[in-house]
Amino acid sequence: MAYRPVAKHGKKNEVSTSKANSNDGSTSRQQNKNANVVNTSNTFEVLNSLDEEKNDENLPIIQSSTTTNVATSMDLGHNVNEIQHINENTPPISATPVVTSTQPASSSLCAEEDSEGDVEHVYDETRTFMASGSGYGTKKMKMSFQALGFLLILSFIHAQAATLRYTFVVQETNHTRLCTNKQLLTVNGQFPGPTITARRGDTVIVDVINRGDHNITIHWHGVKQPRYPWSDGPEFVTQCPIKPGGNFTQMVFLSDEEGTLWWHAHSDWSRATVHGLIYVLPRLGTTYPFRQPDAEVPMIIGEWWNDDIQNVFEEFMSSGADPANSDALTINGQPGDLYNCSAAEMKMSFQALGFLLILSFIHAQAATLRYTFVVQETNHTRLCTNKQLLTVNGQFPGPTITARRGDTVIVDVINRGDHNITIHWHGVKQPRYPWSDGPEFVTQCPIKPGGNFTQMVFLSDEEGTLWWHAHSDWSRATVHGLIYVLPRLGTTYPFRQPDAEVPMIIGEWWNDDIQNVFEEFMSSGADPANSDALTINGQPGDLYNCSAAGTTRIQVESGKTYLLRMVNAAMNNIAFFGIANHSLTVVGTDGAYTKPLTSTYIVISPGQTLDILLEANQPRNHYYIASKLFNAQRGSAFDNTTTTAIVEYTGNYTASSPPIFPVLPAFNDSNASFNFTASLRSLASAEHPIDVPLTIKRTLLYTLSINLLPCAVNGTCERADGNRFAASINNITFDMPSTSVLQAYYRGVNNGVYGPDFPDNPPLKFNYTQRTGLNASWRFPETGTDVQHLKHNETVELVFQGTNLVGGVDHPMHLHGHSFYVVGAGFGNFKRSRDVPNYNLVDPPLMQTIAVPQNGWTAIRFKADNPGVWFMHCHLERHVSWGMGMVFIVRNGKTTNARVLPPPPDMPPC
Ligand SMILES: [Cu+2]
Repeated sequence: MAYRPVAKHGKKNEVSTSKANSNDGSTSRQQNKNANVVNTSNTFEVLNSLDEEKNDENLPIIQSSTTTNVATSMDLGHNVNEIQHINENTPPISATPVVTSTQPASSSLCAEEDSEGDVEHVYDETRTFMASGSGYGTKKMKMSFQALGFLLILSFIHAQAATLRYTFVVQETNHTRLCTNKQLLTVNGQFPGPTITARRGDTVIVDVINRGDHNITIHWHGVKQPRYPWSDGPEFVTQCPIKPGGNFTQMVFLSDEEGTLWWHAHSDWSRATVHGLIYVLPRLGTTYPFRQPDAEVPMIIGEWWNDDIQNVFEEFMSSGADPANSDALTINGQPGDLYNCSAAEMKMSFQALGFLLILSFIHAQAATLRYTFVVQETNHTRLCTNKQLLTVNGQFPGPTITARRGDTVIVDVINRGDHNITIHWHGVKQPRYPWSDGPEFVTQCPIKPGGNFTQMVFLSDEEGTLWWHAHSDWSRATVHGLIYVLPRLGTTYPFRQPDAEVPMIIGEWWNDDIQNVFEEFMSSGADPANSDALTINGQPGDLYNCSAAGTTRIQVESGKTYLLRMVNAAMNNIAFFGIANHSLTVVGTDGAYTKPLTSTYIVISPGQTLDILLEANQPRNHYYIASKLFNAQRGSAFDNTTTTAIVEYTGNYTASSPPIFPVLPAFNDSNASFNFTASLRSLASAEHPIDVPLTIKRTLLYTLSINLLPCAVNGTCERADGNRFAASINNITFDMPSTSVLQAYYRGVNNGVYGPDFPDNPPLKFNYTQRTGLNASWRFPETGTDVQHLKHNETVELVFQGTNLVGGVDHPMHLHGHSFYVVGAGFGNFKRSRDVPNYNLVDPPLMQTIAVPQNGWTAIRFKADNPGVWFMHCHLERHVSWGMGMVFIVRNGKTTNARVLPPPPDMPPC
């Protein structure tokens, strides 16, 4: 075996035929047909040398060729153009420093200016599809498509135990010790950094995102990383550092380690502040070889310099002398009271760990994954307007959560923004655990700036696409992302395995700060300002000013099938959507499969999700994806613009310019909207049966109305009549309490937080869909915080009846904690004797958000089998802000496993 140590920045090697000998980068992508090229990087030389000698199962890199070819694009030692070949040597795909590993040229591997261009090229050349465009966010999106498949392969190979996932946002944050306030490089703002908790044999995926000013690498100290040095971390030994703005998904493969390990930066002296513990617990079913301790306590000895550690390091290196002494030693980041200014310390909570483990155990059907959501303001530019957006981990749209049916996802939500925030896991039923559901003042008080909350996302029978979003004020405009719920291991989709999965998020962009938009809307009493653009995956598309370069582009390969995972995250309108010359086949909605429904256009409500198959079966060309809003409310203003993305077939051809445009229904085509939604059907197969309640215990009829209420006495209503808009369900405008309904209910101390009297039927009866001549006094509803109690396992039929009181409009109604079957819908007033016999009880779609048509009604059925406190509301943001919401309390059942679980210790205080 030839082990040839080379200088830190790599020197040429006689075997390499590629870029190694050319530092100008001009030959970086030339062909290299020699499968066993030894490259010249000090890093990869070792690996390839091992490869040459052994070429067997003990390769230090993961073999993926036997399972799938998803990861074939990164053949080590191969040129990227040779992607069709399956090679057993598969370094990771997903991040900047790794991409450089595909380039067997050492001297430019870690170059400042080279890697980003290479990222773009490598991905464009080696994947069958990906979105592209310019700017930071687009690159991020590209990575996410391919990383998923790769991670699943790795997890599969190593699948002994659970897979957990963490996000490490490396960033400068302010900390004060010894009366000195300074910026520290930290992970997730914590000093010391977060603790990783896993079990022996688990796999931990860590998405390392570098938002600091320095290069960084992370080492998992004591983790052997069997056959996978790629994630080990020492800079210039196993990887080039992650540059500022870059990211790298690292795999932490635990094997026989058990006990305490740690992680730390392995570049310069960053580890002074960038470090944390790894708890490796015994496998499930095994115990410590000593008596079970009552609690576990971190104990980290560290050092503190008042000076910036990078200064300390650079002065030390340039001086040639000893480094400056630290100014304090620390225990868990604190000097202790023998130092100046150090007596008042933060006490740590040791209870959270035990609590999470208990919960995971209760719900332990499948894997437990962990994510970190750092809610923070970050700069983004659209329509030539640069502004601060509230985001999760700096991303707009936010990160995708990927899990399998039945998994448990733990999300550490850390609020580093300026506003209160809550996060809702839309469509996740959270069995017996409303504590993590998220609607502010219904199940929790918001997470204040500087606060954090560890939320459990308990997946049960959901499968398909769901999403998460903020559920406080109007923050969800920018704080949202997808949840992919894959089939369980060993099961498959009820349709042909798609070649790739593509996020498809319809959103809205305001040039103004969304908090301003919200506050002006609320104080005016009038309609909100229209958005300035609609977006697809955060990009308006080239029909808007300044937006051509950022347009989302989906590259497809002729003959392949793509699964679009779609959500309408827009705030105030249902959307039409289509792709030129391509029909779309809906195969799922709201986390449940449907019979395939093929259509030339799609209708999707705010809050709703759709799984859509796109077959690349048209002549090679460029085709527009387009979406615009549906609005049949006469005389109402709305954002009547069109957002676009582009489907681009791979290959050599001359593309139409501009791309071919799809035909979408007219903006006010109510029939197009109604007919599409009414065509959805459950799969209702042996593998995916339905369970629609046939015998009903509770029959409810709820009217949905737009109303008026008098302006506050000293209010600033803009409307000339002295009234403001309101909205109601059964003539009650929901009055948001200032403390959480769930806490009041669980503790049995109501204190007037809510009333028990939500009516089963409309208190005000009239010809609901009469268009004119309605009594003007009917427009004024009551206000209240009334709840509807349901018995455990009670079967419920609920008919939503739209009214035309102030103005008729579709209402996409969303129920938390349950899915429901949509058994009927129609125009006009619901008439029991006529409409019930026409219900679909054979294959009604299972949904969580359903658009109740303007001038019409919709009937749903569900079983109240999830004890807790569950919000139900219109998902048009302006309507829920006007009060179109109410609360169900599903009472506990008789057995202990039919009762609400206890709250976590870190519920945000009111
Ligand atoms: Cu509504």
